[in-house]
Amino acid sequence: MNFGALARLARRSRIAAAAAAALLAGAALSACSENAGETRNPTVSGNTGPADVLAIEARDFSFVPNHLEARLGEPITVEFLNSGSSKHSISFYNDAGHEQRLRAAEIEPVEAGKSSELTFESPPEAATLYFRCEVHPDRMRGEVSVGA
Ligand SMILES: [Cu+2]
Repeated sequence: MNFGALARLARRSRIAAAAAAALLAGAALSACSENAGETRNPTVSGNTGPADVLAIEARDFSFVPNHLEARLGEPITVEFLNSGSSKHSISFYNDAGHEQRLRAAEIEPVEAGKSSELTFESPPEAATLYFRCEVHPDRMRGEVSVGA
């Protein structure tokens, strides 16, 4: 349910308004308790929660953060921001040698100051994913622990 739907519900009844307020408070709480670089949402369990969102920033010339975690069995969404002055991209691989690229897990080079988003399926079992910038493949690398 999005904010607009909550607002409409809230206008319809006082009970719904209380429920909406509780939901919003919960969302605010979980947002506040999140540490920088941590992507887990401890208030969500099971398969009904939202996708994991990994916020990854590309600088000249590193990823921040470059070690992240994601839950198993959830689609992985990457919010990618290029805060450097060069073009940067991000691609995800199954192997540390960057030879087995994950299907549809790539953002093409992004201009300085621009952002892009990507969602791909998480691996079937606990695994480490490896990512790198294809423009600076030797310098810009990172890892995502899935289901660790
Ligand atoms: Cu780069």
